[in-house]
Amino acid sequence: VQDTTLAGDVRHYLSQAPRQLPSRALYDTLGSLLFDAICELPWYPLTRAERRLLQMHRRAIFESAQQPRRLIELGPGNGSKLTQLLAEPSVSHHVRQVDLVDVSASALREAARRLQETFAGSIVTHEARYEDGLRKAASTDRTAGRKMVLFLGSNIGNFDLPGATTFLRGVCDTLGAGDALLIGADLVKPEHELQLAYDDPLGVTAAFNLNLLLHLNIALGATFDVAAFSHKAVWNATESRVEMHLVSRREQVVDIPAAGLSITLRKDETIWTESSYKYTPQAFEHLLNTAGLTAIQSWFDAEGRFLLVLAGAR
Ligand code: AVJ
Repeated sequence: VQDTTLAGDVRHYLSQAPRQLPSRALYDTLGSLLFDAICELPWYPLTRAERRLLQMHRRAIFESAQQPRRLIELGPGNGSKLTQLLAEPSVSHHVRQVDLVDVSASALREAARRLQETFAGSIVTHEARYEDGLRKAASTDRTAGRKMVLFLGSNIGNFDLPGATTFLRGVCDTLGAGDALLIGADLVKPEHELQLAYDDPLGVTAAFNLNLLLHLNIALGATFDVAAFSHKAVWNATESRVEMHLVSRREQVVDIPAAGLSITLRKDETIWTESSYKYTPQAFEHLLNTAGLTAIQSWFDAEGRFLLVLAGAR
């Protein structure tokens, strides 16, 4: 059994060749704020594209989902997407309970705070990984009626294909007859656009990536010299993913006491911190089908940059 604490995770991923770190560790308090800042960058169109789609189609989405009583969002971040959905009266009128599942306590606080301003139903937060939180949220279902699980922002892009399939199978298992999954996926686009989206001229994405090391220094007593690393983003066309790496600018030794680890990094050695898989509509539909899901309806933005799919269990 794998140790699922941050220390266990770090130990496991850093010992791989090439070295890696878990992308969920990007989201401590500062990391969550930096991600919010990324969403406002002109070079990161993903969030705006999805926001527009939700704005335009929220009524249709809700109707296609047959007016669920219950919404469970995995990785709500600051809660702006759910708030936007619930700002539609025909939606908020039906929904009785909202469950938020996130690894970031600060993101959960902010999402709950935001939702409270407009939503009168009950709000339950789960500081947990997607799988654990969803299991808990789905098992404490006391309200009658349908549920809709939301997995937005192309969060699915962090999983490789086998991982995404397994994960979505798990989600599918929690869907009863009439329940639905609303999922957002970022689509393949020209390389220079992807490059700018993950290595922006303001350096916000670089800060977001480097902050992972700061997080480990604070949480695990690690001795990363943050200034001795640089941010690198590359489009891997073969795998259809953008990869973020941290490059060691010199040879250095790093201790991570809480993980019982001491490593030597060579000059130019990289630590792979995140993958953001980009889909074609066909590939995404195929993924859903492999996971036992079937698309009920799909929405594309005008520029063909982003895809929202409402799916049910087959
Ligand atoms: C929140 C995982 C969808 O992969 O685009 C943004 C995170 N990483 N910039 C993404 C992220 C670098 C984001 N997701």
